[in-house]
Amino acid sequence: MRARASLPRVGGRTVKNSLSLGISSMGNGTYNLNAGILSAKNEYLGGSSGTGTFTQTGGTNTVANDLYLSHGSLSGGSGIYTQSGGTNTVGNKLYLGSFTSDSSGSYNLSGGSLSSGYETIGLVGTATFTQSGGINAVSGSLYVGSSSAGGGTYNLSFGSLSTNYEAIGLYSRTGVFTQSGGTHTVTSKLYIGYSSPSSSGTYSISSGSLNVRSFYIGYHSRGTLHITDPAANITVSNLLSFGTDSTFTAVPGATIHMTGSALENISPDPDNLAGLSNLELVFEGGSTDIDPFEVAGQDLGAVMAGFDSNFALGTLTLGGTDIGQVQLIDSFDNQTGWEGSEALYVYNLNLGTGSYLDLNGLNLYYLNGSIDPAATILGGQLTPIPEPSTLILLGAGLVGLVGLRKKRLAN
Ligand SMILES: [Ca+2]
Ligand SMILES: [Ca+2]
Repeated sequence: MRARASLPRVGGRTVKNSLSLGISSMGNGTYNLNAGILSAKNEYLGGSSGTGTFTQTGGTNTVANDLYLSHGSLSGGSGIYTQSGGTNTVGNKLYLGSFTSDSSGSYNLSGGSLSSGYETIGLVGTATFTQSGGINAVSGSLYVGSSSAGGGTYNLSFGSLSTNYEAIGLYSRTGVFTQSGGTHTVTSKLYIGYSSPSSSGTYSISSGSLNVRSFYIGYHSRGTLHITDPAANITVSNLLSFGTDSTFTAVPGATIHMTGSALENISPDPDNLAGLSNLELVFEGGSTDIDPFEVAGQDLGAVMAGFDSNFALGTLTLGGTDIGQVQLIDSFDNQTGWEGSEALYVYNLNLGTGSYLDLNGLNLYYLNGSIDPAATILGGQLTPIPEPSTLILLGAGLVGLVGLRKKRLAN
């Protein structure tokens, strides 16, 4: 059926097949749901240069199959769904900005709950999901990426988003995710950039929580992670991977919690991962877990030059909410023009109670150390680097950390 007039709903309404709003250049369609139940097989908002607008402040919208913003195959449409309350249940897929380059879709969620099997934020049209509250629960996958100029965009500032599997920028499309608050949980894999070299994914986080099992920054594609404020709370529980074409920036104080997570690094370019020098990695996976840590720097010995453009890490901490256990590995040649060994340089090394660090025959050089006397260190010896001048510390932005230095390992 078609609905071109405004249809304020209070009672229940069942649409036998599909509900279409604004699927024509002749007129726009509006639906306001405040209470009661609306159910339909599919819903199409916007198409053929028309605009479809659905506003939900309460009640229940149940779509058995797919919700399209705008219509899949009718060009030039614009679909807008604004939800501030109630429940929106999509049995299969929610599409934003699908199939034609001149289509657009936007979903504004400020309250209530949305659930779906899959969500596709952009294919070829413009697509923006703005979440400032409420719950968005995706039982399957969330894809953010469009071949349109602006790409696909997801903005999370409050509320919660949960998915099983997620890709930001995939299949030659561009995706941008900006998190300034709220809670974002990915129970399986999160890819920033996926599948092809011309894909581009960017994730910027300034606040809120990001909890991921396996986190890939650039997976056979361009992927960028920006941590723009120390308030960002990031936890990775299985794998943190920096891919071949990954970029990472971070402000001082940026932290990633590794609760049983390996660190993989197959980047050949330390300048693209310059944010590592501001990052604290906290390993806290507990006593039954030993986390592999890929070393990537040229082993230049105990000299400050080891920190220059060499994958140096700001702070390595073993032990947090649980004890930390790490084994250094060198399973990938990050230094193709360098025949020597690879090593790990860290500005600050904190080995807490119960820490276990297997150097595995590789060198770990550190500037400042706080090392529990009972920490287990095997596979070699830690190597302190002689204290540099204040000038160098200034350059590294670490002046404030000097006073925190507790003691250094007697070597
Ligand atoms: Ca390596
Ligand atoms: Ca090499």
